[in-house]
Amino acid sequence: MRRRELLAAGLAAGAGAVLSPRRSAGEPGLVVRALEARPVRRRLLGREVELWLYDGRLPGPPLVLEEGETLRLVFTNRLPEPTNLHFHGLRIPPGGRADNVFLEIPPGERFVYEWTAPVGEAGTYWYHPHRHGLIATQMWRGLAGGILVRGPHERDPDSELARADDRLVVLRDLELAGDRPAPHEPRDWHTGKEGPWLLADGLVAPVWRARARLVRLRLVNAANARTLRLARADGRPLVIAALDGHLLPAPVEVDELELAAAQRADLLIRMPRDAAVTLVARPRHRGVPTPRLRNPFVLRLLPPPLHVPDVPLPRTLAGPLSPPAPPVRRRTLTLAMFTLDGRRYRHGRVDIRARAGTVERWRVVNMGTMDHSFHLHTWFFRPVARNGRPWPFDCRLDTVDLRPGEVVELDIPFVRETGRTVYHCHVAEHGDRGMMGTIEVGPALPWSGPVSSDAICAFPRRPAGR
Ligand SMILES: [Cu+2]
Repeated sequence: MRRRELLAAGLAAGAGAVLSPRRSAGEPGLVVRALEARPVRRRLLGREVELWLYDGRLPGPPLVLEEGETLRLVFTNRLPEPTNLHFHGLRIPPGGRADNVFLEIPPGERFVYEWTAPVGEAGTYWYHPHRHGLIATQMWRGLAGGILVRGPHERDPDSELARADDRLVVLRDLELAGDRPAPHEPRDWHTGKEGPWLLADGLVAPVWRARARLVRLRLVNAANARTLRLARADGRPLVIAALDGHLLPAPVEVDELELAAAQRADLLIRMPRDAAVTLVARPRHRGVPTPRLRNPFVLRLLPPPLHVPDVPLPRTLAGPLSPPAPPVRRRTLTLAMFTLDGRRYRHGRVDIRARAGTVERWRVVNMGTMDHSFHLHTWFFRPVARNGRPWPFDCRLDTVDLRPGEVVELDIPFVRETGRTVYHCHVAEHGDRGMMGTIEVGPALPWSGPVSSDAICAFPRRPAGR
């Protein structure tokens, strides 16, 4: 509970008060922060366990930034094996000291990450290790945390979102064996590792008091493999404000929400005056046997005190999105057990070459017998269709989930960033076993015309009509 209050206080007062980054006086807009990955013994699920954690916290401390701020993250690896960091979903450089997943930080060493939160892309993101071959076991032992980038919607006093109780909640499942997370069995590499307990910010079925009549729940599914099928216990619809960090044009109502591993959703919950709102997770089969959750519920929100004023649901959020330019190139990518396009990941081999300033349409096909997901680093995509049917609403995603036999079509504007990074299945075990490829995006060609982001894909920054 204390962590939640700290986070809320941090959001209200500006992150600095609580997250204690040192804002350098000489460099406005620079946030300096230390982060350490290390083994930690602590109580969890009623016993003393050894976890691997960032700064000793489960989940890791939230990294909170304003759009345009630069984070200098002094990262120390106190684990007994190499690791690194991936900043999932952020359109920041894929190399150098930014979102460089090819780095390897040996035990005992320090690395200084530095990147700038892109202007116009405020939202809910997360960080986790991405050293190929060790991602699944390091995440399973506890390494993951949320990233919250604040933008004009959170600052504008007229915006409903600015008046909401803004909560970043990292979800993951877990199974313990003795005094540690249950070790991977051979079959876990096939199915993806799941456990019977669902933790919300490290707690089983927490109960929190809402601080406003409108609650924005920024949910991050940081599970290795589990797909969460979320709904309200009272049968009322869920209102989605954002997916994978990006605000939707307007809120969308759904009866239930499937959140695959690595996906995020911002929910808006208008609290009743006198009743709690309970979020539950229903069983969801991924084509393999999956342990049932023992949680009575995911989390529960109690109504705020009666004097707290009402806040309506916003009618619009991002406003209409401009359609991306027509794709200049089409590709088909197949997912099957431990392969992407029929081959396993090999370090240093470039599998796809693309050009900055172009839009590509990727057709991703799940040829396997269980669910797989598709995640592209650095560049997010606009989903076009699933199994030939148009996507029901406009959005920007970085991870899609595919059931066996499913086909999704995605338009990817290769905007702004160039360089080399990866795309992969986000069942962490599958990525580690080779369901990953390398993409290199080269600089725009001189004759390709204007290559500003607006020319190929406009991202409105203000809600329509404000
Ligand atoms: Cu997979």
